[in-house]
Amino acid sequence: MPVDFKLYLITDRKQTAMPLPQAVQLALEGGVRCIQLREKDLAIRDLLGLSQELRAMTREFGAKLFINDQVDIAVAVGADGVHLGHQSMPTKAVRGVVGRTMMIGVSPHTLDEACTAQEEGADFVTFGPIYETPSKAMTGPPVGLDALKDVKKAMDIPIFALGGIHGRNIGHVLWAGAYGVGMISAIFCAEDIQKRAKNINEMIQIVDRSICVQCGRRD
Ligand code: TZP
Repeated sequence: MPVDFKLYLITDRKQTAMPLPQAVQLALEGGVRCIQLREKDLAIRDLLGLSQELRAMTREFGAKLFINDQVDIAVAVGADGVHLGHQSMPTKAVRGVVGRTMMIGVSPHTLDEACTAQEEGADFVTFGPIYETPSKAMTGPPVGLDALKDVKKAMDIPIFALGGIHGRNIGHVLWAGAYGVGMISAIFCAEDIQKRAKNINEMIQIVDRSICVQCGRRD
């Protein structure tokens, strides 16, 4: 399935100054076309309710919805995809459940894990944290641009760089080989979420265009 988005917005309701659905609505109005619902500490019924709400909103905007980890919820709400971490079900097992009807994103921690995800049928990976980030103190130190370049060399599927990505370093990660970017705080902590989402989308387009012109790269 084609990965037709370059900005992967990941939720964290604890970082939004307003209820999450309201923040997501503003991001969608600002042009975000893919949301990953990642609220790991929500009780299953609350997560289902929130997933249904975000499914309806994303549909209205023609945007994709991914559910983190919970394959059952992703199936129940008709999500476009599921996002797997290193403690989730393995990619191969999830592919067996969802077939080709759903996309699978994976967050590998190492190059080996990234290659396994690709072999087992992942559509894309997210890789990071590239930079220091307040959002994920538990993931250890940033891996940096060189690690991103190494993953890029070894993989054919798209890579989304994440962790500490904001307007000023988007160019660095895209030039290092990322297909797109994953973000939480740069958008959800913005005073004007809609405007920030629009600016970030524009920056991605500008950098992408210059990469195409200068390198002849086509994703
Ligand atoms: N995985 C690696 S870093 C990260 C995740 C989910 C958090 C990214 O958040 P932010 O605020 O965009 O740095």
